[in-house]
Amino acid sequence: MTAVGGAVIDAVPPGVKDWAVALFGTADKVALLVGMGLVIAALAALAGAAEDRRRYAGVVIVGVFGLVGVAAVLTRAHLTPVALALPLVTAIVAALLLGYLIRRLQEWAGQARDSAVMPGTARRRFLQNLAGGAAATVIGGILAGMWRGATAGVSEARERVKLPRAASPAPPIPAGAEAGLDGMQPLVTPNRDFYRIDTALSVPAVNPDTWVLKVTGMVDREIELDLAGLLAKPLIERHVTIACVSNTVGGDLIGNARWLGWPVRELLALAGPQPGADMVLSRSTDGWTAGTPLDVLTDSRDALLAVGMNGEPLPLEHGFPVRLVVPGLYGYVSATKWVTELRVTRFADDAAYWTPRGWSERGPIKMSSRIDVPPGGRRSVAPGTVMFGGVAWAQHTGIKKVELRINRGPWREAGLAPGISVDTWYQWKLGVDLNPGQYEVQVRATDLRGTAQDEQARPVAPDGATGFHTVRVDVKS
Ligand SMILES: Nc1nc2c(c(=O)[nH]1)N[C@H]1C(S)=C(S)[C@@H](COP(=O)(O)O)O[C@H]1N2
Ligand SMILES: [Mo]
Repeated sequence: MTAVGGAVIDAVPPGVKDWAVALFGTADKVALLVGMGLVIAALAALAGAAEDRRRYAGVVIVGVFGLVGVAAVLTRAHLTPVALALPLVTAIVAALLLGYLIRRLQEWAGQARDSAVMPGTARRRFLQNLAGGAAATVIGGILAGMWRGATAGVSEARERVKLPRAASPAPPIPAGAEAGLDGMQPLVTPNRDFYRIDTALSVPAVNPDTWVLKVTGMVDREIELDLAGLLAKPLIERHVTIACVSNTVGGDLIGNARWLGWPVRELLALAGPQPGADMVLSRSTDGWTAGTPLDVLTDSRDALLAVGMNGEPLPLEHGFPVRLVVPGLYGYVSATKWVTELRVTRFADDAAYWTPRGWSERGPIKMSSRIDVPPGGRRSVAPGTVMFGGVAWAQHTGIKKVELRINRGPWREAGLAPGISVDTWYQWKLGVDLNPGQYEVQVRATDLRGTAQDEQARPVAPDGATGFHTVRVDVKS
C-alpha cells in the first residue's frame, strides 16, 4: 500500500503544482492512505459481488489489483524482495479466501432454499470460515506490523545515541533577537513543531549501527564513513533556517533550528573532487536525491552533515541518523534526510529527484517576509496602536530592513531585531496607529546587499514563490 501511495506521489504530473504541494505535506499523507483504504474496500465489495454472480470473476479482480501492487513496487526506487512479494502473497491469499467464502455462502443460501435437511450446518460452516478468514487477516496485519516495528527498534537505537559536545559551539543568540510580541513564533523552532516535507509515506527506519555514508563519483579517493567515525570528527553547531520551495508567500514551510554536524567541505576535501565536477548528488536510503552545486558545499558557509537538531539526535522524520543542512538553498536541492551517499558529479550528467518533475535544477532560497501578528485569518483588532510583527529571511545574505505599508501608502520602516546570523530568519515589529476600518497591510524586506524583495507575485514552481505577504486587518470601532 505504501508502494502504491509512493508511486502515486512520484507520478504526479509536473503541471499539478498546487496538488503536489498539498500532497507532500504530512497531513495529506494520511488523506492519501485513507482514500486508498476506501478504494480497496470498494474493490473488495465489487469482487465479492462479482464472484457470487460468476465463478472466478471476483478472483480476477483481486488478481489484477495484486498486479497493480507489484507494478507500483517495481516503480519504487528502493526495491526489496519482501516489498515485491507482499502484494503478490496478499492477492493470492485474498483470491483463495474470496473463492472459498463465496462457495460457503452459496451453499448456505442453497440449503436455505431447499428448506432443511440439517438446517444451520452450512450456515455454521460459512460463519466459521468467515471467522477464520478474519483471524487470518488480523494475524497477517500483526505480522506486517512487526515488520514495520523496525521503526520502533530505530527509535530505541536513537535514544542510545550520545551526541558529542561541539568543538565549535553555536554563537550565542544576541540579546533582543526575540521581538517579544505575543503571537510570534519562537525564534528557534522546537523539533515537534518543525515543518516536515518529504516523499516518504512511512518514515525510513535507518539503523545507526550499520549506517554508512559513501562519497563516490568524480573524486580522487572514495570514502566510507560510519556514525562512530562521524561523531568523532570536530563537530560544529550553528543555527540555520531551512525552507521549502513549496512555501507560498506568508506560508509556514520554514523553520529555524540549531544543527550539530560536520562541515561537508571537510569531508569533500578528504575525497578530493576532480576537475569538471560541479554537483553533488546526495541520495537517501529511500532513493530520493538532491543535486547541490559543488561550490556551495565547498565555500565558507556552514553546510553540514548534521546529526543533531536543537540538542537532540535528529528526530526520525527529520532524517535520523544523518542529513544535510545547507544555508541558502531550498530543501529539495540540498537538505537530504536519511543520507547515505554523496556522489560528486556534473549537472550535465545527473538529475536529482525533482528536476524531471518540473522543478528548477538550482534552488537558492528567495528573500521573503511574513506578517504573523496580529494572528489569525480575520485579524480583527481594537483601535489605537496596532502592533504588527513577523519574520524576514534572506539566507546567507542577511536582512538589512523590513518595511510595512498600509493601503498601498508609503513604506514605514519596522524595528528589526538582530539576527542570530545571516543564515537565519530575523524578527521584526512595528506599532501603527489605526482608526476603525479595514486595511490592507503588506510587508517587504531588503537584504544586506541593498536588494529589495521582489514585488511580482509568482507561484512556488519552478523555483520558489515571490511577492509581498498581504493581510487584511479589521480595526473594530
Ligand atoms: N530523503 C529525503 N530527504 C528530503 C526530502 C525527501 O523527500 N526525501 N525532501 C526535502 C525537502 S523538499 C525539504 S523542504 C526538506 C524538509 O526537511 P524537514 O522535513 O526536516 O523540514 O527535506 C528535504 N530532504
Ligand atoms: Mo521542500
